[in-house]
Amino acid sequence: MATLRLFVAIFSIAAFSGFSNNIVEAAYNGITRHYKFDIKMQNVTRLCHTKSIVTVNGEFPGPRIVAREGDRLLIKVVNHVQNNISIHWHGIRQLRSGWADGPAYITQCPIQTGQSYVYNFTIVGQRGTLWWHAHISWLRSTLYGPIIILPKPEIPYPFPHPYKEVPMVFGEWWNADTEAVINQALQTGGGPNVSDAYTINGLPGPLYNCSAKDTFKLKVKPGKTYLLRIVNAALNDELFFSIANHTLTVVDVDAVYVKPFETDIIIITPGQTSNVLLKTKPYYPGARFLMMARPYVTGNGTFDNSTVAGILEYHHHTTPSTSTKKLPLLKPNLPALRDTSFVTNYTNKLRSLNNAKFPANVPKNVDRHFFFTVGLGTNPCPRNQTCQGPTNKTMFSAAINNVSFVMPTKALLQTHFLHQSNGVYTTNFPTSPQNQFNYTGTPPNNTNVMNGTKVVVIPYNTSVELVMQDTSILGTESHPLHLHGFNFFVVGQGFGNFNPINDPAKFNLVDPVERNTVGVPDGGWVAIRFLADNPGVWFMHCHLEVHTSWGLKMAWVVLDGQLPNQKLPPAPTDLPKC
Ligand SMILES: *[C@@H]1O[C@H](CO)[C@@H](O)[C@H](O)[C@H]1NC(C)=O
Ligand SMILES: *[C@@H]1O[C@H](CO)[C@@H](O)[C@H](O)[C@H]1NC(C)=O
Ligand SMILES: *[C@@H]1O[C@H](CO)[C@@H](O)[C@H](O)[C@H]1NC(C)=O
Ligand SMILES: *[C@@H]1O[C@H](CO)[C@@H](O)[C@H](O)[C@H]1NC(C)=O
Ligand SMILES: *[C@@H]1O[C@H](CO)[C@@H](O)[C@H](O)[C@H]1NC(C)=O
Ligand SMILES: *[C@@H]1O[C@H](CO)[C@@H](O)[C@H](O)[C@H]1NC(C)=O
Ligand SMILES: *[C@@H]1O[C@H](CO)[C@@H](O)[C@H](O)[C@H]1NC(C)=O
Ligand SMILES: *[C@@H]1O[C@H](CO)[C@@H](O)[C@H](O)[C@H]1NC(C)=O
Ligand SMILES: *[C@@H]1O[C@H](CO)[C@@H](O)[C@H](O)[C@H]1NC(C)=O
Ligand SMILES: *[C@@H]1O[C@H](CO)[C@@H](O)[C@H](O)[C@H]1NC(C)=O
Ligand SMILES: *[C@@H]1O[C@H](CO)[C@@H](O)[C@H](O)[C@H]1NC(C)=O
Ligand SMILES: *[C@@H]1O[C@H](CO)[C@@H](O)[C@H](O)[C@H]1NC(C)=O
Ligand SMILES: [Cu+2]
Repeated sequence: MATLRLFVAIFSIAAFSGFSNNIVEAAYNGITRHYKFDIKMQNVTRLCHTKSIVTVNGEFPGPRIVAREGDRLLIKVVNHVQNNISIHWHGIRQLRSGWADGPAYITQCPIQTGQSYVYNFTIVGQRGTLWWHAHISWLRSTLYGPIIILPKPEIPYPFPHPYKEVPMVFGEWWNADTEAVINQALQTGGGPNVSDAYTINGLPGPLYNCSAKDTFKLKVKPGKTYLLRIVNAALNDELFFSIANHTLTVVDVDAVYVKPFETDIIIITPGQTSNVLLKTKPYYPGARFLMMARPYVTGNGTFDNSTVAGILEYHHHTTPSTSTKKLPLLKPNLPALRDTSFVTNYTNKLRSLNNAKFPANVPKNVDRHFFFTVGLGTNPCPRNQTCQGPTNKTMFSAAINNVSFVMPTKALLQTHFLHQSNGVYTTNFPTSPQNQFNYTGTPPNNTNVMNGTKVVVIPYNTSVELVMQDTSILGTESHPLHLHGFNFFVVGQGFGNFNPINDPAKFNLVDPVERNTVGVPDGGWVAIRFLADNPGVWFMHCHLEVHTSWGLKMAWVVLDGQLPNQKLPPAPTDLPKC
């Protein structure tokens, strides 16, 4: 009897999968998947330089997490290193599971040496590629890996089923210890030393000295479709990416399907992910093409202008003949380092799929409007010292609405939940700039910022519109802003100062792209909308790690709703303390 019922269930899934989501979703309640993350040191050699790095299970980059929409993940993180650790599951909605979000001192105290913590959350309504990374200081430079979320069983992709799926995670490598790099910068007030290489799946590739053996190779068969699951895990650099002689079809960003479009080049900011289809050609066996990534640069800071390369190689069954070996490796064309025009055109192409199965639920009415300036500023250099900021009397800082966020020593979520936030944070984060000026015009004489641990408090289910405006205080710059706990819709963007009279009329409320990280354009603004349907404390910050370190971050406190299923449950008993 049981067998028969199982048979019927499978039959109905197969019969109805193409027609009705509901029947299939009812049939799949998800399973629990267990992972163990042992945080330990590992010696790793790149560019002929060996260093001891913090890793998960000794792997660099870290292990893949593979799950289906609807599954529960139980990830036990055990800290065997001297550093404090916390892990963030970047882009996961964490519906009523904010205790598992991960940013240190925001949703949890760090996992200290010898301690462990089980991250416990369910993947709801998301499928695509996300990623996990350390969320404390600069440890994410080596602690990161992809999260692959497959659709529920029998639910097809809204694009041709790929022959193979390949995670491709871009990273950034320093020969030096990255904790020393950021600590030195915070001491001197100057910019941190730039990286020595970019990497694809941890490999810098043949364009660096002493690195040819550490090259990512993608072996493909002709005439097939590959799904590349691309993540930008670099610390401080937006990246252009292209494969010589091949066109890519973008089908998803930040684990949300988009209207597919073709492009030879993609642009991806730190924190963003994108699934792209690569259709291979009927090339001869052994044909090889370079794939390359290098930065999109804005702002006045120093940067790593190097290029990571990997190789796309068509399978050969026998050993390659000497003639094919000698064929030149073709290089892709990448935009100029400061090609903002390309970036604008690309981001304008991103649209939600917005069909019956995957609607774009854009908030049509707005309860609360917010206007945040984002950008760099300065702190005065301590007396009797010489600093290395924009002048020798200043140190670099960064702020939202002129408030540079001061990290608390207790976790905000715990103090909020236990009504013990007095002396930990204040609820007076400014909803608009206190001094208005021409944000992208002549900078003000006084570039100093204020500081504080300030949050915005909003009731459950508030419909929020937030405009983020870049500033020219220390020169305009693109800032990839990441919001925890939500996806948002990017309803508008433009250059210069946001105009609250004329610009909203041009907002796209039909099929705007839905994502968790958006680039505030260099010298421009971006408008986003989201529904605050997830109680908790949610970090929002620039995903350029150096800007976060300088204070370009804040938090939203979303209150519980009235109903039991609108409240944050109590903390797990193993939540780390501080
Ligand atoms: C890394 O290399 C150093 C120096 O050779 C050695 O002392 C240390 O034990 C190694 N660490 C690990 C985790 O292998
Ligand atoms: C994970 O969270 C769920 C929902 O809160 C709970 O029922 C379950 O017991 C938790 N599992 C573990 C291992 O903590
Ligand atoms: C940063 O670069 C400078 C100049 O090359 C060097 O002296 C310094 O040691 C570097 N800092 C770190 C932490 O590697
Ligand atoms: C690759 O593209 C270049 C430039 O468009 C073209 O000249 C060349 O013939 C192409 N090669 C192959 C093998 O497709
Ligand atoms: C990268 O920067 C170095 C040092 O500033 C410079 O010499 C080199 O020409 C630059 N390379 C590119 C491709 O811009
Ligand atoms: C961007 O689009 C505009 C208008 O379609 C076009 O004129 C411009 O050449 C494009 N720029 C790039 C870099 O593709
Ligand atoms: C600064 O230097 C002066 C002269 O060297 C000294 O008198 C003063 O105490 C110093 N101030 C601080 C705050 O260190
Ligand atoms: C600081 O900068 C000023 C102006 O550029 C210069 O005159 C002064 O010598 C510098 N001081 C130090 C200690 O480098
Ligand atoms: C802001 O400054 C820019 C650059 O100087 C100028 O082009 C623009 O007209 C100014 N905007 C306003 C609103 O004053
Ligand atoms: C800024 O400084 C310049 C030069 O010192 C001065 O002319 C100008 O009046 C100042 N502007 C403001 C708003 O204080
Ligand atoms: C915050 O600003 C105050 C007053 O300017 C200053 O004394 C303090 O050092 C600043 N704190 C941080 C963490 O920057
Ligand atoms: C680790 O975190 C605890 C709790 O916040 C703190 O007291 C301690 O100083 C931190 N240790 C290190 C090495 O940062
Ligand atoms: Cu930034």
